Amino acid sequence: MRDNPSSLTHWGAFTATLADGEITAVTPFPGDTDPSPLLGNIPGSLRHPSRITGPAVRRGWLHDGPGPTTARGADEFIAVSWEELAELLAAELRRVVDTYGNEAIYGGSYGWASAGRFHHAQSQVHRFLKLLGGYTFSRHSYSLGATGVIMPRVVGTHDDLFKRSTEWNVIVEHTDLLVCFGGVNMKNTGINHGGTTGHPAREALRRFRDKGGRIVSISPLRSDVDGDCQWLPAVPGTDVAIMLALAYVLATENLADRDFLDTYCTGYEQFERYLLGVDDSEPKSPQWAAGICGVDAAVLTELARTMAAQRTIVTVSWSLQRLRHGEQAPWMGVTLAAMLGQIGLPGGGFGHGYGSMNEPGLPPVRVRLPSLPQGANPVQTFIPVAAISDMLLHPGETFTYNGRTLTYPNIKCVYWAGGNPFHHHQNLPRLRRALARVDTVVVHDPYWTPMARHADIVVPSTTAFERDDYSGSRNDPLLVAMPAMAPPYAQARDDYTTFAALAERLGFGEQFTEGRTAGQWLRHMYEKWSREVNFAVPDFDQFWADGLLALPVESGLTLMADFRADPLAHPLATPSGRIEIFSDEIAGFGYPDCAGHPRWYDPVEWLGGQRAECFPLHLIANQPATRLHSQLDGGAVSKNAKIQGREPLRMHPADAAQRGLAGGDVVRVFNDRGSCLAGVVLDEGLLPRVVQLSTGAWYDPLDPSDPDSMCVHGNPNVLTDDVGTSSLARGCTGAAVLVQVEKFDGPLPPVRAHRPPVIR
Ligand SMILES: Nc1nc2c(c(=O)[nH]1)N[C@H]1C(S)=C(S)[C@@H](COP(=O)(O)OP(=O)(O)OC[C@H]3O[C@@H](n4cnc5c(=O)[nH]c(N)nc54)[C@H](O)[C@@H]3O)O[C@H]1N2
Ligand SMILES: Nc1nc2c(c(=O)[nH]1)N[C@H]1C(S)=C(S)[C@@H](COP(=O)(O)OP(=O)(O)OC[C@H]3O[C@@H](n4cnc5c(=O)[nH]c(N)nc54)[C@H](O)[C@@H]3O)O[C@H]1N2
Ligand SMILES: [Mo]
Repeated sequence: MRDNPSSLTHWGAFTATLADGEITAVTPFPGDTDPSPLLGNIPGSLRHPSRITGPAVRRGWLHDGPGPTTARGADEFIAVSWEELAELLAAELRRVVDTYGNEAIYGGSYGWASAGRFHHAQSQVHRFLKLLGGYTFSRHSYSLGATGVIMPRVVGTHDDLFKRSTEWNVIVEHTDLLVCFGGVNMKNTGINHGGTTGHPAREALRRFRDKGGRIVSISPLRSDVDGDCQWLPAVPGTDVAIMLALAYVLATENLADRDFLDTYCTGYEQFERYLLGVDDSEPKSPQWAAGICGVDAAVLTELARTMAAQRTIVTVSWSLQRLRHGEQAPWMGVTLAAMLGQIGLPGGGFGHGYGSMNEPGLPPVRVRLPSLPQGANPVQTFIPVAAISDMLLHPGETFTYNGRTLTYPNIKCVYWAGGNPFHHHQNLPRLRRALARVDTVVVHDPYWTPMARHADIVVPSTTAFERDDYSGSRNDPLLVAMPAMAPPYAQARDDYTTFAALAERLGFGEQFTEGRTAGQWLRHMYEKWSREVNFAVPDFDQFWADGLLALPVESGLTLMADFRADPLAHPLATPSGRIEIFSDEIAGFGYPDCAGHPRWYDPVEWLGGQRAECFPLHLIANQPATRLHSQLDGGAVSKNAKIQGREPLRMHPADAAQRGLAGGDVVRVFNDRGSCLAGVVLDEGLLPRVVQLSTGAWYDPLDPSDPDSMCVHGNPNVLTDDVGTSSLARGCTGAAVLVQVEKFDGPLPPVRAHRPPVIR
């Protein structure tokens, strides 16, 4: 182990100082000009009291055997040896496979886990379950559930919208106007899946403004843009109405680029009938939109004219598709950009996710990264990832997805490694009831997360800092060595070691390990990769000694520039080869909640509807500024932001005054699905009637035996609706929810989420 080892996380590279097996301080990577504050959660994380010290089995499961139970989350655990754990777990997997078939194992196992190309938990669990004979899997992500289905149908890809997005440098050079639906929030650009060694977004925006560039931010939160911008505080959930109004001005004032629409798009005519209200007698005019979104019609009209007169990028943040009808915002965003006719021109067109992740705006790496071979899954059954509770509660029932009718399998075993459904899923009371229906829940995690507490079999994993690995991501120029900093804590083991032992017992040890130790796999993956790539790569020992390897990148990209230059030579991968403003296929599905062209649907969870009469505040449940999801929620940066130990709820002073609340008060946030406590922070930079409570506080029910119990810590997913974006994608709808807020007067219950459960 090195003295001052360096490593990589999803939020940045750093060098650590260690004492007694614990990280005591971190120094950001010197090349990173805007390091993420999240690095401050790392010190103290190796020996945090919430670490899982050894294998454990839920008492009821150990005594009564597998089966449905409401005790999950409330029961005690019994410490077992690794031998016992492996024997119990292997026998249970064998039982489920022999009795019900491999389809009865849900191995969707969604989640971000840690950076690292080999020890990546998803890659390990999926490889293991494939060799076991397969598992029911999940498609897409909580990040981009709607985009992942709609955008391939509209522009032939979803990945390239981020990976091959218009580079920041091109924006600085060529763009006049950034019209940002959902802002460009710098807190989110801290993150990149797999790791990131630089954070250029803030500096790029500074240079953009210095050159005279302007930002219009359509968002309920002023803080979604750092610094100067025109802020249009629109009623949340109404972005599609605003985009339609802008499109209406372009169409009716002869500002739409008809040549572009004719040459590069299909179906504009059908869309325009809707836009102008030919069939429904409702023109989608600025006056119409103003009544929905609360932004003045004249302001919208003026904005549309400016957009047409200048080099403009329309950006849509990912949050806008994490809502009911979430397919519409990215589809309508592209349609609006198409009408401006600047798609594929430097500094014009469309962007999806600037300010959602570090990746958009960064040049892509020209080579794939080293990876663990995955093999095929013999089981074909899958669900859209956010349908987990639906699946567990409705086995055998059919559902629609992307033009198909599929059937929910009958799951007996849920296997999780590297994710936290009690962070990511909506309507946690419903999730608890869903998890109660299966025979066995297995969780691998370094920490006693709420998901681990709801498991029957708990497998302690190492953290990324306790094993050798390397990592990188497709829009970061460095492959970074991640040498172990400390030995595994207590009895924790690498997921690879656990799976190798299980595979051995189950008779496919050799296939799983291919006879390699973890160290040999690292070398093997690297060497195989270095033979496949077309640039000079040092040998593994040299890379390991250097700690870093520069990868070739493709600079100066403009999204869809090839298509723009020659649409016949570079057609999009859509049925028409063009941008599908109207999709015959989607229209053919006949879905009531996703038509053949983008359109406005009245939301349910919004301030303009009936539900707001009972729950009059629109809660934005966005990504936390103080951590990545639920990871290291017990770290210093995360904890320092809490109020009396609760997650902060930002609120406009007027809304607080109406309820007799002051900054620092603890409040109960509730609706008809659930409730949680939170600590009030007053903030004038919110549209009144909007409140904001980030995700990520570990779920902490006052009465763990009651699925409807209040979360005393502030997890907004006790409130969110688990409905899915539409019949097309069934993406996650966690971005926002209607609530009411009242002062919490009772004795303040302790937050116990970061303490381990009772283990005998
Ligand atoms: N209401 C609402 N809900 C949301 C969202 C929202 O905006 N609003 N956002 C959604 C989005 S975009 C996402 S991506 C999801 C994120 O949801 P998740 O990805 O599930 O959240 P994380 O907290 O990152 O969970 C990762 C887990 O992996 C564990 N881990 C780390 N390293 C290892 C390892 O080596 N081995 C193992 N076995 N485990 C490891 C961590 O301790 C942690 O418990 O949340 C979604 N949920
Ligand atoms: N610090 C930090 N950064 C992260 C993450 C994290 O956990 N922590 N998670 C990462 C992940 S996995 C993902 S997928 C991305 C997600 O990226 P996003 O989905 O873009 O992130 P959010 O923070 O949920 O939302 C961005 C902003 O959208 C605005 N917004 C919400 N609803 C509406 C609306 O109806 N209309 C408009 N116009 N604006 C609205 C909110 O004000 C919010 O601050 O973030 C990544 N970045
Ligand atoms: Mo995400």
